[in-house]
Amino acid sequence: MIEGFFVRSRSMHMSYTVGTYLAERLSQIGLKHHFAVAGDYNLVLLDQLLKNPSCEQVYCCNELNCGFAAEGYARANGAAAAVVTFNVGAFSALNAVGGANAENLPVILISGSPNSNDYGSGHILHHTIGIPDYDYQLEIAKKLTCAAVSITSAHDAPEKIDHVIRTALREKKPGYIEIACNVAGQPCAVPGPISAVIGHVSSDPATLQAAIAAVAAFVDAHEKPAVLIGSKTRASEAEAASIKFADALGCVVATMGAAKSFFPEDHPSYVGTFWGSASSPGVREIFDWTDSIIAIAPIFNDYSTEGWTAWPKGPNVALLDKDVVKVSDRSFDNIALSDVLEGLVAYYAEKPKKDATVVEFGRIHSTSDRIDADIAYEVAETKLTRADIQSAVQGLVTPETTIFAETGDSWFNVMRMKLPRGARVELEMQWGHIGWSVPATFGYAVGSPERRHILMVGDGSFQLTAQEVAQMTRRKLPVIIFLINNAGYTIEVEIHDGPYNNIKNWDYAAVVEAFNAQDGKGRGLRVTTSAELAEAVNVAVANTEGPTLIECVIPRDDCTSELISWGRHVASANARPPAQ
Ligand code: DPX
Ligand code: MG
Repeated sequence: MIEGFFVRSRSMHMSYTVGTYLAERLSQIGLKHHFAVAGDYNLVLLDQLLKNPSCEQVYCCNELNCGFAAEGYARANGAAAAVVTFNVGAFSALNAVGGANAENLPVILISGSPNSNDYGSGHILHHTIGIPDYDYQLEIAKKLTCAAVSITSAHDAPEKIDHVIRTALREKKPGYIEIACNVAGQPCAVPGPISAVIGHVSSDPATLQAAIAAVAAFVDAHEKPAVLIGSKTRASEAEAASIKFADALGCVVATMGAAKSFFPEDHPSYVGTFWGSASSPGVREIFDWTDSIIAIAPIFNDYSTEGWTAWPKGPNVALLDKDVVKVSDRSFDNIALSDVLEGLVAYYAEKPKKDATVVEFGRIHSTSDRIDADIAYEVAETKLTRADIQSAVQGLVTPETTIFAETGDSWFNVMRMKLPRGARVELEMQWGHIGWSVPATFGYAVGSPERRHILMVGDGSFQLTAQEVAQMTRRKLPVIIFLINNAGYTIEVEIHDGPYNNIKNWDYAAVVEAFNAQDGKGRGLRVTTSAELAEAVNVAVANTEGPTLIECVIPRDDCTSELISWGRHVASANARPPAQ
């Protein structure tokens, strides 16, 4: 009797474990899935996570892919989680965590860790480097995340878990939680309201007003402003406010390469991509002509500035970043970008439009540009070209489409796409890890099954992470993969060629068939003419029960002109001699 009573009262008051607490928080922040690879340090934790049916466990072939799958899921869903085992698993996943940091995505890496009794015991454990010191993984994670904790006791697990998730969501950066394998199933406190974790921090009112006044004064002092949208606009939750700002101001708007699709391309002010010589037609010229640039959440690095040759900076550039504004030698922080933009919208509501750049763009921009020429896609028994692939992808783009473009000439191909409102492009331009796109597309597709998913990936990149196509097959995800087989690392060929840019050819279509084994419905097709490509696209669209990979065979040097000119500039920047 007494024992029965004790058990009942215990379950009433202590119905959470560390693992189910974590699962509850993950599902409360909107995760319907988490990604995992099993290992003995995380098995109890995985059991605990499985108890929450509203956050499904999705498996990956390896931990690098698991991290990238979560990174892709965060792109679709705002946040993500990956669960791995100690050292051997986590070290692979940390590469993707570096990527999530570079790409401003709140991915929570959760690692199983040693039994709490083994910390400080002198015991040597498997999967470790063979020293009885278990904090080195945490120390590495601290460098790569905005918050990292080690949980070796259920007592302080709730506040540690909440701290990491809250900080990651606010900063839009990855977080790290390791949980001792014997603690994951221990009883712990009941979660409090989720508002403590997801609540927004308000802009400082005085700083906000001062920043809005400073940007308004900057714009008022110029005649020909232009707006440049950067890749942190999404992480800044400022996409909607930037459209309102563009409406109010009336000047041209361009997106940086990494921000493709972060501003609607059917907007009357939109002119295309600004990326030095790789810009859309007329865009570099209008940015040369403008007297001021309002740069919204940009990342200016060697690639995005084309080897530092197209870098908007100086007194004629106002920088409106995620929570900082820098204009006319003044700096304002602790303010949300969307609040700044909304304040400027109110300021410009009754003022005449600053549309000089729109008028001038209409004069200098020729409509008979090469993008339109490329879109004329002829189905014929001619050798397949890069332009054919670009046209085939363009033909598939709907408002519900997301195109993933891997590092390589896929970047420049996708820049040429004309996107209807709603279509999205996903790129990993800051981290630039080849192979990212296969698992990231998988994760994104898990998070957004209602969309059409297209992946453009080069042969070299595909070889890093090809296994994750098997998970698309396992989950019957109808991802359409255009694998561009140009016999090597063409982007590197254009930057600096050598024998290291040649790769072993694969029968890529056969690889996908091999992943099917007895039950998969993936399709692999190899095409060498535009007619075969057209036929393969029809097969891909009809295959709704698994991925379809179309291996597109083209000559090694058949690349975009943008890649050639961009590659030359980047090569020059790399080749600068050491300063004397
Ligand atoms: C490397 C790159 O075949 O694309 O269009 O042929 O260039 P293209 P591929 O996928 O080749 C990619 C290749 C080797 N970059 O050209 S971009 C260096 C590199 C990297 N990431 C990692 N290792 C090496 N970006 C993980
Ligand atoms: Mg290639």
